[in-house]
Amino acid sequence: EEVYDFSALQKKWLPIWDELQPFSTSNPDDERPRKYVLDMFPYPSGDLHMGHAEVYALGDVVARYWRQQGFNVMHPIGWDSFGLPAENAAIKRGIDPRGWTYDNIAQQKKSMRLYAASFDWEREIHTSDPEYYKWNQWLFLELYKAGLAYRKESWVNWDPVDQTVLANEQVLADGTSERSGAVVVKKRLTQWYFKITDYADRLLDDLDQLEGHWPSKVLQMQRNWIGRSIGADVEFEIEGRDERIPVFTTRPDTLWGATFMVVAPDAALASELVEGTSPEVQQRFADYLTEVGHSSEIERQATDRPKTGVFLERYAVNPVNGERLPIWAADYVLADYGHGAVMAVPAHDQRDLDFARTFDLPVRVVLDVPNTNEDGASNDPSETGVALSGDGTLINSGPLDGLRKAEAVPRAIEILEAEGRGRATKNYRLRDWLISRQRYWGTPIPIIHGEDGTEHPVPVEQLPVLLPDAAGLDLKPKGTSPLGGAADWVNVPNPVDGTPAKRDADTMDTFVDSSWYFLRFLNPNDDTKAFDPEEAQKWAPVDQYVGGVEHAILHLLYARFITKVLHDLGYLSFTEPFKALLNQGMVILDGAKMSKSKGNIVFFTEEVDKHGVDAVRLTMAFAGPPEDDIDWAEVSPVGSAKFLARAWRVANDVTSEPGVDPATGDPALRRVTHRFLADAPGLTEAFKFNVVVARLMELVNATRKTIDSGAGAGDPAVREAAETTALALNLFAPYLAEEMWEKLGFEPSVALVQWRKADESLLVAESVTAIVQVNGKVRDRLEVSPQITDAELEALAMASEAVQKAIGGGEIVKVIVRAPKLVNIAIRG
Ligand code: ANZ
Repeated sequence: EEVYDFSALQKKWLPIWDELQPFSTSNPDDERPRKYVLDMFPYPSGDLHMGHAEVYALGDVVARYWRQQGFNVMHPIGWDSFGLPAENAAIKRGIDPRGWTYDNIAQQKKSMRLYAASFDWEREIHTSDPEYYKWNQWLFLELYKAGLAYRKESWVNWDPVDQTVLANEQVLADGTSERSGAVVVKKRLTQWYFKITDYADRLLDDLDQLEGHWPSKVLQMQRNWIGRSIGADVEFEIEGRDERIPVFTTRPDTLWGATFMVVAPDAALASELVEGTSPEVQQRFADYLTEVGHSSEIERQATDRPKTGVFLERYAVNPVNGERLPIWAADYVLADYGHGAVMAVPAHDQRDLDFARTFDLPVRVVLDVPNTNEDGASNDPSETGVALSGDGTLINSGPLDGLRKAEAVPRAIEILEAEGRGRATKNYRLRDWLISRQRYWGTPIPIIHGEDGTEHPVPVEQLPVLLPDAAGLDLKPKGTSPLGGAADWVNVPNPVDGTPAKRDADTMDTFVDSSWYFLRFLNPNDDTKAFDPEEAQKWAPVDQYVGGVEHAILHLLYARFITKVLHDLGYLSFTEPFKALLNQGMVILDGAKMSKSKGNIVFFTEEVDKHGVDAVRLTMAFAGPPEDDIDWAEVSPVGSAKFLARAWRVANDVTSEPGVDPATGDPALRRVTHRFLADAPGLTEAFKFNVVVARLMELVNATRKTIDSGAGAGDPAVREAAETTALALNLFAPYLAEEMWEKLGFEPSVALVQWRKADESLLVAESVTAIVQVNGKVRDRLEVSPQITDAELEALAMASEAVQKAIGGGEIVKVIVRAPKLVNIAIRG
């Protein structure tokens, strides 16, 4: 008997697939409807790991499934190959980041091919190839022309370990860098930005279209990140200053409760206000500003942090009641949110209350909020220290008195608008996307700076601006880009007048590369354009995107933004890049994340060597719902391999010829087969891969039972079941599926064979027993379908020999039929 030898199968089928190219999408005459299935492309940080094994197993189930359903499936792969890890590894080992990167790509590619995901390898891309990054530069220039790429000086997030700036999205909730883990500090620098804030409303509103197709958790994270607040700008006169100061508030209804004003110490406004005050105030403010520079934005927003601040000895005037409000500088107010200043309403805002209690400032309640303290204790915020943030009725508020909060908010805005002192506005948490990095291994920014400070975009015909060789450059992080050290490269003539000029030495955030890569896959070798709008029209947007939830904000938000920009520039007809998103969980070990430092890593190559590709892939699919984490200590690749061996033996036992009519086969087995054929597609589309595998195991067991029973391996139902098993295994265990298919007498590739339609008549449950009585006496029992109609059952009963005998020559006076259980015949004579 033949044994199941996974490594022999792997050796055998890889070259055959190379020859057949079953996953090619290059035939322009292909008339099948299209699907675009995209797995997030890997970063080449070493060999593949178990996380890759999971995502590419699951993404491939989807791609193979749609092919079986008659679709022409675009399923490309490439490498996200620019970025800091290459550079840091290169510095550590004194090697070239390019060499390190491409060696890793070669290694990963070898593993990926062995892993047999159904990729169209003709479309492979690497973002670090000049053929790719040229188009990042094109994209930059498109945004620049549209006024969506600009340079400005501002406070930025600075990673003191990697010595580079970070986008807001790259700073974790605890204030550390997502890359280096260093505590991120603020630094004032001139940097390049993409104006993603122009798209804030659309990025938020269009999330509604994705409802039900993206995980709701991801939608919520995007909503929170964009953070739209509806409120009002209110303008305050400042004593001794001509211009008014606007503040943003979500609670214009509380305007009569404002008792002081707070400005962010690092906002330009604070320094302006401090000018002309006493030397003591100026000194105190300067000291405070230095202190503030050491804390991160996250720390500053922490609610449990003791409040600090400096009184600026200046006053604002409340526009609605003329009250004098002392102005303070305090770091709980952020410089780049709203207008960097707030009207403080301590009775109804907790941060303001904490501040007022620290510095002994007045607290005035303007909303009568029902007291819910059970013991009847006072709910006065100046006593309890708890701000009244709930709903209530306005008091101490002139024209607003007696209104509810919901009525008072629009009324306050009306009053302000009538006086020319304010207006309704929106604010966003979202900041513009900082895209310049002071590091080597990335896309050079295609701008030339004149000596006079002018900016000149590199003409498109001159792209790509090639990254200079790393040899001879000092790549060590030092706060300015290593490219600045490449004298030959950086010094160029001013394109306008030939005077000395310099290239911009920063490189782009690698999230620029991945913001549009799904389009490059559609015409990866076209050196005349970034992507082909016609191909995009045919294939995009992506029907199913598969990848990790760690990209819930950054990558997905940037890709959505760039898609909208390209739409607005007339290149794309759609505005969302990814119609549906599947986030797989993590592969963990003994309940813990795998990491080098913990030494609890399960290695991809070891698992594949030990159990075979098919068993590892099947294990990933069988482990549970794809969104859940897979604890590798709790799954059984050995069990998967055993199941595969069992399936293989079934195919091996089949003795009937291909094409034999299954109708004469074992009906019980046929019912199991056709139930499976009927249910597997819906289950797959609902991502219940584990249930499909469980059902497949049931089918293989049922097949074995029939083989071992009297019917034997020659029963045509056994062949039908084995063929179905091979078709289903194509989704999970492509090597074995192909081998079974061949063993069953067919040509490869099973991956191109269509899923079969279930025979409806076999989908009924097993039969039920109907009783036939003649004058109350049971005369026969019939095995019938539970779906049988009264008429059919009556006909069957009348056809029964036993019943006919019992009726004899009698006259039938009445027949009562209760399908599917009972027929009662009354006779006379
Ligand atoms: C007065 C007020 C009264 C406020 C009240 C709240 C409650 P979100 O929802 O996050 O948009 N604020 C405005 N600009 C700020 C800044 N640069 N730094 C820190 N806080 C700032 O929050 C908007 C509220 O946060 C605004 O409404 C303002 O305080 C404060 F009972 O104004 B509010």
